[in-house]
Order: sequence, then structure tokens, then C-alpha cells
Amino acid sequence: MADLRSEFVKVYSVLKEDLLRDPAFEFTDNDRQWVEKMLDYNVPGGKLNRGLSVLDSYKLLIEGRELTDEEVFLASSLGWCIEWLQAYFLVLDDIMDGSHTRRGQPCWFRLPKVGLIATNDGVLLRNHIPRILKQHFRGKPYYVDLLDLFNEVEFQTASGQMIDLITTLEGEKDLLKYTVSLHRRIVQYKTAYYSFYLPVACALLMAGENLDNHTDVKDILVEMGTYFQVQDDYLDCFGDPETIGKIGTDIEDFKCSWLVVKALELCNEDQKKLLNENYGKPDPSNVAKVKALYNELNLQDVFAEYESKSHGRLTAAIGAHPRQSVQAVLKSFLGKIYKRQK
Ligand code: GPP
Ligand code: MG
Ligand code: MG
Ligand code: MG
Repeated sequence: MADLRSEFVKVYSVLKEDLLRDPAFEFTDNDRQWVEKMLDYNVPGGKLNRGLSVLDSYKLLIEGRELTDEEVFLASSLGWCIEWLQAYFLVLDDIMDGSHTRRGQPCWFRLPKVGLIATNDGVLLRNHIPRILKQHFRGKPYYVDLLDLFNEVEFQTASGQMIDLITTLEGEKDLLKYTVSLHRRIVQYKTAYYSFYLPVACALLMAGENLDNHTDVKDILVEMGTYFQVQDDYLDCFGDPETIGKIGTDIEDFKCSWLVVKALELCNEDQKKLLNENYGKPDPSNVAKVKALYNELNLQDVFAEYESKSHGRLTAAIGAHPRQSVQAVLKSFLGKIYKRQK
């Protein structure tokens, strides 16, 4: 797979060069420099799990045969479209969450020259996706399905992001509403569809499959995406910022995080009072009190138990799937995220 990774990485520059020469816009050198810098800063610097998964999954789906150069290029391009989508979401998410760092560097909007220009850069990143798809997939029989897939998933993500945000509204800060079922709804929509279902769905379309025949695969991937976002919530508080490349803000932001949901389930009346008084406040002393309570409630152990149970449930669901090649795709994806530290 190491080889596929380097093939995948090479495709980024090809797609970028095409976008910088898009004939629909008359670029000056200055414009081109802005876009190139914006792309290099925001698109390629992550773990690339989502993007690489398109290529890995496609290889597993066609079972055994070597990929042609064209197939490697096309699957990589779809993978990069997902990385572009992710960059678009993260540039905007960091503004909405008031975050400071991402992937070990300041968030794009925190750069003095960028500021709220970042909102338009987000729109631009989003617009690059249909341009890449048009250039390389227009003649394919699955082109319309691909466009539809990206549209559906973007809508689901933006809707999930909306509920993530409106639950934190000033004046309506009530921890009573933070339940497992609300948390599930948020993370399923804001994370699972685009991070887990989308890469595999892209590979299935390229392999000539009809997505309507794969709702069982979708269900497992949404479950896996939920587990992934629980890990993200956990790492927001307990992860090492050096390793995860970002500084957590969920406590300050009054987020409906898996940790606060579990804390509310486990705490006594005094501890609940402490949470109510300190959750969702920007002051580091309030944040420290919430973190101390999380430790008192042994949330690290509660998470470890959740992690191993989820892994067991997912492994069983994958094992029950009738197709070996699909099992391999799902197992490979799960293997990439189980017990992740970043
Ligand atoms: C991750 O939530 C969710 C997204 C990145 C989706 C954003 C969707 C938009 C339509 C902008 P998060 O805030 O927990 O992620 P992180 O911890 O990486 O900031
Ligand atoms: Mg965020
Ligand atoms: Mg967010
Ligand atoms: Mg997070």
C-alpha cells in the first residue's frame, strides 16, 4: 500500500495545476499565488485517511487484479475531492468553533493576511470539487451519481454542523438536553457520512455498483463514523495537542461532546452543579474544573470500554457481510482508526 500512497500524493499537484489554469477565470499571477498558497496550506496536510480510502477500497473491490494507471489516477482524484471537501469544512469549522490551531499550524483564518477572507476561500474550495469532477468524470456513466453523492453528503454534513452549533446558543445553555441520542444525531450527520460513507461510496460507483444495493455497507460505515467522532471528542480533551495538531475547544464552546454526555450520566447532584457552573465558559479556570471532574469520573476508563465494545460490535457486523471484498474494505477502514491517537 506504501506505493499506492505515493501515487495518490502525486495526483494532488496535477489537480492543483489544472485548477490554477481553469479557463473559466482570468487569473493574474497574484490571484494564482493566493489560490496556490491557500490550497497548500489547507488541503494536503492531514492524515489523508479519507482520500486514500477511495484508492484502497477500489483496489479491494476489484479483487486481485492490478490497477491500471487510469484507475489509479481516477480513484486518487476522487480521494482528493474528499480531501478538498474536508479542507472546505475545516476552514469554516475553525472559524465557527473559534479554534486556534489545525494540523500543527495556526488555523487559516488566524493568519493576519487572511482573516475572514477564509470564508470565501472555503466557498472556493467547495467549488473546486465539481470542477475536478467535470474535468475527469464527465464522460463516465456514473458521473451524475457522483455529483448527486457529493451533494447529498454535503447537505447532511451542513445539517449536522447546524445542530452542533445551535445546541450551543447563548441564552439556551441547558445541559439537560445533552443526551446520547442528541450526540448521536449530531455526529452521524456532521462527520460519519462525509468521512466514512463517502470514500467507500466513491469506490463503489467507480466499480460500477449501484449505491441503492449497499445500504448495509452504509449502515456499518455510519456506525464507524460515529465511533470516530467519539474518539475526536475524547481527544479534544485527553489527546496531546502536539500529536493531534489542534487545541481542544469543546468545553469552552459548550459542545454536545461525548465526554459531557457521559459525565452527565455518571455525576451526582454536586458534580452536576459544578458542570452547570463551569461548562461553556472561556476562562481557563472554568475549563480546568470541568477537566478535573472528567478525571474524577474516570472518563478515560469509560472511553476505553466504549472503544473496545464499539470495535467488537463493528467487527461482528463486518463479519456478517456476505461479500469478502466488502468485508476487506470495511476491515481496512476500521484498522486505520482503532485506538488512534490522532
Ligand atoms: C467536525 O467537528 C465536523 C466537521 C469538520 C464538519 C464541518 C461542517 C461544515 C459544514 C463546516 P469538530 O468541530 O469536532 O472537528 P474538529 O475537532 O476537527 O474541529
Ligand atoms: Mg471544530
Ligand atoms: Mg465543529
Ligand atoms: Mg472535535
